[in-house]
Amino acid sequence: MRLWHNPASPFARKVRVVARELHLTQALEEISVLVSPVNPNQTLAKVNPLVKIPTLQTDDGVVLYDSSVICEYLEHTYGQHHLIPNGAQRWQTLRLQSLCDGVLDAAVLCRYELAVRPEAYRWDAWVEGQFFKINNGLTVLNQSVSDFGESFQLGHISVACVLGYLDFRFADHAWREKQPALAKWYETIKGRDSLTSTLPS
Ligand SMILES: N[C@@H](CCC(=O)N[C@@H](CS)C(=O)NCC(=O)O)C(=O)O
Repeated sequence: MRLWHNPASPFARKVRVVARELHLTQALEEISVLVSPVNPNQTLAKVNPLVKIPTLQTDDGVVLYDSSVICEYLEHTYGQHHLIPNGAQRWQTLRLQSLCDGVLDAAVLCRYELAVRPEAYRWDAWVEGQFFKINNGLTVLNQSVSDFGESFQLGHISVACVLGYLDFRFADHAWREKQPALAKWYETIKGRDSLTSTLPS
């Protein structure tokens, strides 16, 4: 399998953590590419019309996107329901992933606004609107920590990727001050090999 990614991408990190939790690193060729909404990567455009990472090509030649579909594919093909449980827990897990993906969408849009858009065109109210979503999402995550339990499945992987990305790109946001339960939980899991080996850079 081939995975187009970038070490800075939180969505690609989610897939890379899943691959490590499923012991798939030998089976996965990770191809680092640069992506930008204003300068579409022409190589990636040949396989993914949205020109986004992560993008996966399976051993059968099928190209999959986005991160949630790729994670589901890896778990379905190589996992044993540990990362996406069956039954009622499944929907909690997938909803947690969706919440985290939404927070990451807002955070990545802020990053583009602040790092890519020329300063003269920046719109503070728009950034504030995205941070409203980020902060709301973090508050719900903080309230949900008591349900996380001991396991480390796709929902928890998604939460770790959110927190890692905020520390990486928005270190001055100081989310820990308002979300102490989330901060405590993060301390207990952030040393896992799958997370330390994929820290954003
Ligand atoms: N919903 C997508 C989001 C992926 C995404 O936004 N990736 C960013 C990098 S973190 C990207 O490829 N941006 C390039 C662009 O927007 O053109 C997923 O879950 O995979």
